[in-house]
Amino acid sequence: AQRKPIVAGNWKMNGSVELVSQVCDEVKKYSNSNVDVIIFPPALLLSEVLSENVEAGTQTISEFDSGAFTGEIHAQLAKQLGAKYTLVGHSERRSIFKESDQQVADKFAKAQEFGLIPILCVGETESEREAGKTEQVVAKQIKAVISKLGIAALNDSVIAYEPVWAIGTGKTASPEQAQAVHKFIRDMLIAYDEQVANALRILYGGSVNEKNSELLFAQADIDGGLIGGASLKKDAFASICKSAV
Ligand code: G2H
Repeated sequence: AQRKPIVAGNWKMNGSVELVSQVCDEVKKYSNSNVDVIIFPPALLLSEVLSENVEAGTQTISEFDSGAFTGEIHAQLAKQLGAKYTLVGHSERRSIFKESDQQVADKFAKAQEFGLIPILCVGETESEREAGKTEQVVAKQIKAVISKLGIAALNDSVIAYEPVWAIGTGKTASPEQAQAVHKFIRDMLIAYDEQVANALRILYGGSVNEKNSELLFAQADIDGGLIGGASLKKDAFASICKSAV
C-alpha cells in the first residue's frame, strides 16, 4: 500500500510568533504531493501558522459542544479557523491531565463530528514495556475508539505510536522496535478491515531527530513522524521533512 507520509511538529507549550515565521519559511518548501507537513503549535498560534500557508492543527480539543467549559478548545472553532487536524490522547494529556481512554475516544469522535482529522496518540510507559505489556496497552488505547465509533472511523484519522519512555528523553525506539509495534497495530486492524488498515497512516513519535528520521521512516509500517523538540529547530525540522519525501 502506498501511503503519503506525514511529518508533524508538536510544539507542545513552546514557540512564539517569531518562531512560526522562521520555521514555516523553511518547511513550506517540503509540503508537497509527496509529504504532508503539519504544525501543531500552541492553540494561540494556530492562525499565525495558517497565515503562512502551512497546515496546522490543535494539540488537543474538547470532547464537549460549546458551553460553560472555561479554557477549553472547541473543535468547531478550530475547524472554522482553518485547522485540518487535532492530536488526541498525547501521552502528556493522558498522564498530566489524566485523560482516560474513554475521554480520548470522546475527543476523537468530537474532532470527526466537526470535520477535523484526529491523530490518535498511543504508547506504553517504560514499566509497561518491561512487563511485556506494550501490545496490550496499545491495543486497549486503540480499541477504546473502535468500540465507540466502529472501525470505519479510522478511515479519516491517523495513529501516532509514541512510546512514553522515548518522549523527550533522547532515547528513541530503534527502527526495528518501532516497526514491530507499527506492524502489530496494522495487523490488529487488518483483522477488523483490511482496506482501512492498509490505508491508515501510522506515525512514530519519541525523540525523532534529523539523524534518526530517515531509518525510522524507511520501515514498512512507519508512515512519517510526530516530532517534538526537533520541530522547534528550523533546520532540524526541515531535514526531517526532507527525509520523509
Ligand atoms: C513525543 C514527541 C512529539 P519529542 O511527545 O509528540 O516529542 O520528539 O520531543 O520526544
